Amino acid sequence: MSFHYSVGPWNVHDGTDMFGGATRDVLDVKETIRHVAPLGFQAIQFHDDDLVPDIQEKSHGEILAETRRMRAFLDDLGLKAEFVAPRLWAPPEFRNGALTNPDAALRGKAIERSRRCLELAREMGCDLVGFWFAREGTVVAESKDPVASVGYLVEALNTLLEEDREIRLFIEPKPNEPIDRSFAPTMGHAMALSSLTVAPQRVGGLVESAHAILAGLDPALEMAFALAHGRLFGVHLNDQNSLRYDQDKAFGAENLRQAFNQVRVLHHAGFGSRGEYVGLDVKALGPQPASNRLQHLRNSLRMVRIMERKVQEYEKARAAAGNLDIEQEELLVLETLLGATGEPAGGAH
Ligand SMILES: [Mn+2]
Repeated sequence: MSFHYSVGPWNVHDGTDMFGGATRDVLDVKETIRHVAPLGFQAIQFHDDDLVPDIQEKSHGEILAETRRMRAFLDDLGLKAEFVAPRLWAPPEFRNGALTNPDAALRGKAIERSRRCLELAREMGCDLVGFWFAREGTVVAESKDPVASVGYLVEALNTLLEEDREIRLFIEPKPNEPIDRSFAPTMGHAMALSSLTVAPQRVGGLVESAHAILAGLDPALEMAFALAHGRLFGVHLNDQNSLRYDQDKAFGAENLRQAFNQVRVLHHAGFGSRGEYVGLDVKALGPQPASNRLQHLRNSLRMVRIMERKVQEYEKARAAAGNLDIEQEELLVLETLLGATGEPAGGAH
């Protein structure tokens, strides 16, 4: 099968990296989407303020009107919205957490901002709202009660699940940045949190390859764990050089075998057959000229497609090889990745 693909407007390179300022004019969201549409994406991922810039300063009427204009804009391009995610880590008042802020009034504000995303998702014709628990952890461990904080997360999810009986929510775990101790750093935590809610089947996970690597885990197995629960609602494919800063490199750029295994696990599970998208979350390699605005996206799509073919090639060679011990199987994987075809399969050397 062939996947359907999604991407966020923040993945189009604007000439910056996280360690420097703008090096040229930043495109607006619509212009950005116009650039990615022809590359082979079927859906766009949105933060609430990608959808409606300066959303916090606008009236409900303005927000609705702008959201509807974005929906019409996507319709014209033949694109769907995959999800809407509240940008809960950006406002300065949430510097010590949004949904887990020790201040009940601030937690209430964070739930309010999340609740608005339910309506935005409906307006955009999707049923998915996403949470990256960016500041839901600590930089000063003693500043929050970790047991109570997990309870706050469950309460927040329950509020949203009860408000909208159709909506599905996902948790995108990440172990660090901008905090250094997350309350939900892995897919295991996400699934456990899901199971504590009033509607576990509507609370899934989204695996970002780099976040799994930063937790010292195998992204393919993180995906498999959520798949085994029937709750892998999305993926953010990218790559990451070990425990460096969060890099969001193009898919496969660091570890081809790890990339192969991610595509393999998705392929085997029939990921996408229930409307899921294979999402990218990739950044360009530092400040690049405008002509390189899209190349990391093209590279990543190409890598996913090559890996789909490699998975099929591998399955065929594996079936033809008959009984292999694990040393031979290991070699067959490496030969497949290197395109060492035409030679005896798996360890006849
Ligand atoms: Mn990342």
